[in-house]
Amino acid sequence: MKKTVSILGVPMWLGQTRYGTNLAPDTIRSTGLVERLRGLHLEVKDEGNIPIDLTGRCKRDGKNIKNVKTIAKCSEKLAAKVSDILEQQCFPLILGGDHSIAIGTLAGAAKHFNNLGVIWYDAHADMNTPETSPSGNIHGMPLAASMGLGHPALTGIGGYQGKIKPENIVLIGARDIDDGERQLIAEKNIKVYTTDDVNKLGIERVIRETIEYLAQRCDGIHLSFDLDGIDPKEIPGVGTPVANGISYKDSEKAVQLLFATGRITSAEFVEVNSILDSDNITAQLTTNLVCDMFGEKTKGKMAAEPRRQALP
Ligand code: HAR
Ligand code: MN
Ligand code: MN
Ligand code: MN
Repeated sequence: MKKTVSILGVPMWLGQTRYGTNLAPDTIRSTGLVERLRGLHLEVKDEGNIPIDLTGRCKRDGKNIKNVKTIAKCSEKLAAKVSDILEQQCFPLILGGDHSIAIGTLAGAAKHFNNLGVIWYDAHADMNTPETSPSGNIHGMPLAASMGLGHPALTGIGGYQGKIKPENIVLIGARDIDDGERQLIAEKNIKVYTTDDVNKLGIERVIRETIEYLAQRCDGIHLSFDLDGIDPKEIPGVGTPVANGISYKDSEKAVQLLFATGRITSAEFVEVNSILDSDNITAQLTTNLVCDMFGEKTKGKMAAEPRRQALP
């Protein structure tokens, strides 16, 4: 059966403080994403954008957390939509928005699996809680919230807690980790590959190990791709750039190899900021990356029907 790719935009920017990530779903579309995916003989359904209610916006809703009500509301809508897409046997391709949207994506996806694995491709660990966050920005909290840690309005999205188990998480590209996050990673023994690890081992080996590690338990894998995982010299349009990122070339290889395993069951691409971008280069590269993931440069056929292939 040929899987339909369902594209869903989440124009959220309140998980951080810089306007512009809300524009990304449409700027990414404007670079020809849908047409190129259809060119790979994929069935593509554009589900439009999740409406974000900005009327309740406030800077701090409580102790060291910003805009939690607006984000919780959006997360509920997103979770329901992602769940519907999976119910229809389609592949959810989510376009952010800042990384706070992963709370909703994971809430919607995780209930369809016994053990959903998560690959968190990111310069950051996004494992803060209001107690540990240096900023109060929810885009630094989604992975903690998905593990059941943090503000109850976020941990309870979708009506259940603890969507993701720590042993089902792999961080790739992490290089700006806060103290509280470091503690949590050590305590829960979470698997991390830094950029230095990628450069030392090679991206092929990192991806092979990641899949082998997750495949022991996971019956689905979500790829949460934060564009700031890539080096800011190549990806200018992100709000929190961190030097010494993974190269675009390795990142392209990573998504190709991951998808070719046939084990990726949903994906999101987040943190593109169209105001900070220069000439839409980051939006354009995001589209290229998504198309590469679906096999544009490898084999068109693989895109239509991902087969479980041996990794190099
Ligand atoms: N760790 C910092 C914080 O919690 C910065 C988080 C930045 N997050 C993102 N998403 N850009 O990865 O505020
Ligand atoms: Mn992130
Ligand atoms: Mn990040
Ligand atoms: Mn920091």
